[in-house]
This record gives sequence, C-alpha cells and structure tokens, in this order.
Amino acid sequence: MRGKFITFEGGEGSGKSTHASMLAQRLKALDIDCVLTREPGGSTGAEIVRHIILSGIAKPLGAETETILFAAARDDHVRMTIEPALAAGKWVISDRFIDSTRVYQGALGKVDMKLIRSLERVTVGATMPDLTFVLDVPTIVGLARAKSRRGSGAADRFESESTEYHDDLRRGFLVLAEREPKRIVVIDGRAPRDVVAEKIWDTVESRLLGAETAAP
Ligand code: Z5A
Repeated sequence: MRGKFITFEGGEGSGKSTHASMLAQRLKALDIDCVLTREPGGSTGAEIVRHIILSGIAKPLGAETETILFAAARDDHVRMTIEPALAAGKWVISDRFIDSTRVYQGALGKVDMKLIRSLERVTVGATMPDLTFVLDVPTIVGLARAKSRRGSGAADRFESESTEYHDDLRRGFLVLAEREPKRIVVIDGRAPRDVVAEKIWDTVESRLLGAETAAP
C-alpha cells in the first residue's frame, strides 16, 4: 500500500521542525516506516539549491527567479526522495512544501499564481500531501523562538524581514487553510510542546490511521 504524505507549514519558529520530528518518532514507535525530510532540500540536488536560496545571493534576481529555484529544488526532492518512499509504502513527513511557495512567493512576493500553479503541476503532479499542518503562532513568539535557537548565528534571508512581513505570512497560511479545510489543519502552536504534539497526533489518528484501519 502507498504511504501517507504529511507536511508542516507556518512561519519562522512556529515549531515545524520540532513537531515533524516528534511525529516521525511516534510513527516509528508504531513500526510505521517513515521518512523525515524538509524543503528547500531533502535530496542531494535540492540541498545545493537550498544553500543558494537561503544565503540570499539569488534575491537580487527577483521573486520569480527565486520561485523557479524553489521549484527546481522541489522537483529533485519529489523525484529522488518523496515519490520513491511513498511508492515503497513509507510515510513521508516534510518540513515545508508547496504551501510555503504559495505564501512566501505568491501572497507576499507577488509572483503570479498562474506561474506557481504551473510549476506545481510539473514538480508535484499527483504527489499532493494527504494532510498539512499549519502551526500558527504570533510573529513575536515565532521570531523569539527562532532567535533563541539560532543563538549568536546570523539571521537568514527570510528571518531578516520586517515584523509586518511575518504578520502577512501568518495571515497567508490561515487563508490557505480556509480554502482547503480537507487537507489543511491549523494548530495553535503557542501551547506547550506536548500539548501541540497531542493535537497533531489526534488529527493523524483520526484522518489517516483511522482511515487505514477502517479500509476493507
Ligand atoms: N521558503 C520559501 O520561501 N518558499 C518555499 O517554497 C519554501 C521555503 C519551501 C526555509 O528556512 C526558508 O525558506 C523559510 C521559508 C522559505 N523561511 N525562513 N526563514 P528554514 O528551513 O531554515 O527555516 P524555517 O522553515 O522557517 O523553520 P525554523 O525557523 O527552523 O522554525 P520551525 O521549524 O518552525 O521551528 P522549530 O525549529 O521547531 O522551533 C524553533 C524553536 O522553538 C526551537 O528551539 C524549539 O525547541 C522551540 N519550540 C518549538 N515548539 C515549541 C513550543 N510549543 N513551545 C516552546 N518552544 C517551542
């Protein structure tokens, strides 16, 4: 049987990496083979593109070029990591995926949604997530968490944007969730880690594990 595909989305410091990893551990404890991955990145070629994007050297080339770079990374990630794992019956958990492009490059970067959807069709095709979590935290909370985790290291290309930018990001993800309630579930990420993890687990159980055991 084909595996399930779960993605985590949200702004900086919302807890995506933390909860993607906690969910992977919980699935592994149930003997469910699972691949934990991330975007941009998650495959050899995509990790090279990640380095180019997050260093900020592509920013002067404009939002459309950045969008195409994200798409190039995603194409490699889907073909080399996600699709083979799902086909082998493994579950895939990705820290960010298409909704990040829709919000960062689309809603905020003002890149034409027609270009974004066309790139999605080419890179993702039918490999759409079965379930997406948007971890929602106020900007001030997310940036404080990201800063405390980074320590004295330099802020990356996106972390250095203004508070208004991060507020718009938050709204952008909530708008997507309103549009696709069957796929996207919003989780309040302000709660303590274990509380957030439990809400995520309840959703996975009812939407994906429940569906699997109920199947004939
Ligand atoms: N990007 C894009 O523009 N277009 C695209 O298509 C894609 C991406 C795919 C990738 O950066 C950047 O690329 C991203 C968007 C853009 N923007 N930025 N920056 P990244 O991968 O380097 O970083 P990130 O995706 O933004 O994640 P993050 O900053 O690493 O945050 P996070 O994964 O959401 O949070 P975390 O690492 O799990 O948690 C942060 C800290 O908070 C950490 O110390 C945790 O221990 C702590 N934490 C987590 N949960 C809690 C709770 N519940 N309570 C207290 N503390 C907590």
